[in-house]
This record gives sequence, structure tokens and C-alpha cells, in this order.
Amino acid sequence: MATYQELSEAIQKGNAPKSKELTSALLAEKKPAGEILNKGLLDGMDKVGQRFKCNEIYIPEVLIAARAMNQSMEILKPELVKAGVKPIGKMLLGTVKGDLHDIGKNLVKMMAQGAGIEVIDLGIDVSGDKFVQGFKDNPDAKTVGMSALLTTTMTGMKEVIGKFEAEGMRGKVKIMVGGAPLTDQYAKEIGADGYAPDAASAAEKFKAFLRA
Ligand code: B1M
Repeated sequence: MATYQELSEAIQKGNAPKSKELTSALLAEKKPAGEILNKGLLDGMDKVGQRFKCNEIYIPEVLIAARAMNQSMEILKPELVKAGVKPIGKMLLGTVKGDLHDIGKNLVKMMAQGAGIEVIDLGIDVSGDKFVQGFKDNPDAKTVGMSALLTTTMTGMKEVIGKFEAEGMRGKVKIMVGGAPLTDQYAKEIGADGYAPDAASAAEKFKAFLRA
């Protein structure tokens, strides 16, 4: 008999074939899809996030774990839909205008998905107008994440926040910023609601925003 613990461990080890096998086995044993998600896949990614934050593991291990989770999610998704299990919330994410760096942004996306959040990925080189349009297209997104890796592009974050204000939408979303040149102090200066130094902390903060 397969267990949630085994599935969580397979995710932590980034063992995609094993995690897919265990996901299928748990479904065959008629375990509820929501439990497989929460006690197996998300539990595993949560532990990966904690270990990444403490520098016990590094980016490659996180990417491998996320790949295992994504592959298991493909098996689980139809059952989650059938069972009516919904993500805990929706968020928009993008790398700001003029900036093509997306490795950190993609890690944030994986961690957020691993925390049960639906992520609308706007990609790289995202202008303020595109962020605002993204929110108009997804008015149920309660939070927005912006990533920047260049000192020359991080200044664009303030403009994006200004666009949300100008459109009268600032009060409807929590905005979080991150990326190597960013600091908590800078986030406060530009009027963001939060800053996270790494992808695991970002996912925790997004979760807290969505639950508030
Ligand atoms: Co670029 N680059 N790059 N680059 N690049 C840096 C950032 C740089 C520090 C290198 C250097 O000079 N030492 C420097 C920036 C200097 C500065 O402004 N202070 C630099 C430069 C100058 C440039 C170009 C201008 C070079 C040129 O063409 N002359 C050019 C700019 C292109 C553009 O964007 N318009 C350029 C191009 C590139 C590549 C395309 C070649 C490539 C990007 C490929 C890609 O992303 N698909 C690249 C790379 C790979 C780097 C380095 C080597 C690595 C960046 C990275 O992915 N780190 C980088 C030097 C370095 O950091 N050692 C460098 C790993 C990633 C996981 O970290 O993104 O910080 P990071 O994400 C972290 C946290 O910051 C946080 O979570 C992640 C970890 O958990 N985080 C968030 C990130 N986003 C978050 C959002 C959040 C919360 C947390 O909430 C929303």
C-alpha cells in the first residue's frame, strides 16, 4: 500500500518516476485527490522550500523536485477537477520591463504552485500596462509578484505600482517584489506590500496574502 509520506519523500528527492507511480497507486487505492495533493505533493514541496531557505539544498534540487511535482500533478489534475478541489488563490507573476532574467521568477512560480496557488505567468519584459491588463483579465487574482535582476529595471516596479493606482486597482491587490538587487527597504520605498529574498519565502508570503 502506497503512503502519503512515501510520495512526499519522492518529491523531496525529485524522483519523478517514483512520485508518478505513487500518485497513481494512491488514486487506485481510492485515496481522495485533495489529500494526495496536500499530504503528498504539497507536503513534499513545502519541505523542499524549507530546506532551500536554510541552504541545505540548492537551485538544481529545487528544480528537480518541482519537475517531479509537475509530472505528478498531470496525473492528479483531472481527479482534482472532478473532486472540485480549488487552488487556494490566483496570482500574477512577471519579470519587469526591460529585464529578460527569468530563472528566479520561474523558481518563485514553482514554489507558489507547490504551495497550491494558481500562477498566471506573464513572462519576461512585462510592462506596467501588461501587468494591469493581466489583472483586468484575471480580476480574481488577489496578488501580483514582480521580479527584477537589474538595477536599471528594478526602478520600473514603482511605475507598475503607479499604474495600478492610476487605474483605481491598487486596493484590490497585494503587490510583492523580489530579485537579487531588491531589498525590504526598497520595497517599502516604492510602496509594495512585501518583499521576499527567495522563492520559498515568496510562496509563504503569497499564501499569507491570499488567506488574509
Ligand atoms: Co544577467 N546580469 N545580464 N543574464 N545575469 C546578472 C543579474 C548580473 C548581476 C551579472 C553581473 O554583472 N555580475 C548583472 C546585473 C548587474 C546589475 O544590474 N546590478 C547582469 C547583467 C548586467 C546582464 C546584461 C545587461 C548583460 C549584457 O548584456 N551586458 C544582460 C541584460 C539582459 C536583460 O535582461 N535585458 C544580461 C543577460 C543575462 C542572460 C540572458 C545571459 C542570463 C539570463 C537567462 C535567464 O534568466 N533565462 C543572465 C544570467 C543567468 C545572469 C546571472 C549569471 C544569474 C541570474 C540568475 O538566474 N540567478 C546573474 C549573475 C549572478 O546572479 N550571479 C546576472 C539565479 C536565480 C535563482 O536568482 O534571479 O536572484 P535570482 O532569484 C532569486 C531571488 O532573487 C528571489 O528568488 C530566487 C531564489 O530563490 N527572487 C524573488 C527572484 N525574483 C523574485 C520575485 C519575488 C520574490 C523573490 O516576488 C515576486
